[in-house]
Amino acid sequence: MTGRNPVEDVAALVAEARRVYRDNFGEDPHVAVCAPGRVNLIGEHTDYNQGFVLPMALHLATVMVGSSTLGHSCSVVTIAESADEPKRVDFNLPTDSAPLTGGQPVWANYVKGVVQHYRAQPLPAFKAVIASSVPLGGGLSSSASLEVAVYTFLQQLCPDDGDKVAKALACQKAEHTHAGVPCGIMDQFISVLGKEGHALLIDCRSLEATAVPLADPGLVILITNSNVKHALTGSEYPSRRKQCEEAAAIMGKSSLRDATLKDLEDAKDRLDSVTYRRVCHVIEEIERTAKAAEALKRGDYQEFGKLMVESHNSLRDLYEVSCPELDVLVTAAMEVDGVFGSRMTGGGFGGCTVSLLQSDAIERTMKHIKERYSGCPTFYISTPSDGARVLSVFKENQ
Ligand code: GAF
Repeated sequence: MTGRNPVEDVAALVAEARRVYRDNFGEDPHVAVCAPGRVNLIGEHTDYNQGFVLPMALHLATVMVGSSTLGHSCSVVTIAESADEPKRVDFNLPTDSAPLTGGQPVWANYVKGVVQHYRAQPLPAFKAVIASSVPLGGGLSSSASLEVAVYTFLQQLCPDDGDKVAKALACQKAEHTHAGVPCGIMDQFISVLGKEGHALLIDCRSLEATAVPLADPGLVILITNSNVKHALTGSEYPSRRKQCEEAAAIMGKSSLRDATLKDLEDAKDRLDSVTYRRVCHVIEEIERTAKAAEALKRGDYQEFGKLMVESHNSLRDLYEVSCPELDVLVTAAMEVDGVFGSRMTGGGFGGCTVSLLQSDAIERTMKHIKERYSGCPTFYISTPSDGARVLSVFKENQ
């Protein structure tokens, strides 16, 4: 059996959000924006080590509709799939003496964090409804797409200077301070700067990106959601990041981006065996990602697929962020003729795999995975989409 896909069409999400807005606030919203989730093709756990990542923006997105309002009180309703929490939150705009802080419900922390770190003033109060097709906790960046949707919405009420990288950084900061996750920059960056028909090779040190074409009709990017999420995620991500930073300090480097395998061997006696494996993954993954981008530019899908599998094996054995369900999904995909490569994607411990395959292999691949996987997978076939955008201005803002 296959898990049920939510509404994937952005126009349908907007229509539903507008209806809920009218029900809650008795009028039509003025503006609708959206920000995509992402799938990372390769380059995992490298962003906070200043390395390379190669994600693409998805057709799955978070939508926000709303209007500015008089006064200081903001009201936000969510109809996104979320934990069993209140669906509406009311809060006052932040002031210097009363900043917005995290709390309950958890989903609202992403909204409040972005309001707190928004880069222009004066921000008016607002009413809004949020809807999303990005599966929660699926490793496809539901949080970043929410943050970036909120920021894009605020830009319609109080324009900032339009600096897209600064926008991504403000959203990342919101995740650090209000969601408590010390994430890297990849997810917010691609949700802001994604480009239709392209993956982005992002250099997380310089914050420069190169668009790599990925719009071959003979090729399909298949995302398989394992629909499992292991509880470890909360503590394991920060501990991985800390291990990397401590190792870089021991090796006398400002980040692992500057470290080589020779540096690692030289420092072997000063690193415990677990940290040694973590560092080995990061150094090799950064190099693999640069190689994979070159292979994609050449249209060498065999090579790209081989690097994807190497990446998965390294995440499983060295970085230890995979899980049995993801391993089965990758193994099953790789058993099908016409599949170039497959790997876990995102933070790990559940969520999704991403596979690159010939378009004529799609049906047999999904069939085989369903037969081999004892859980209940959900499939998404995605083409690279644009980053955050304004969808409609229904009438002039007041
Ligand atoms: C999560 C984080 F948010 C990203 O910054 C990145 O580190 C990723 O895990 C692992 O590559 O999505």
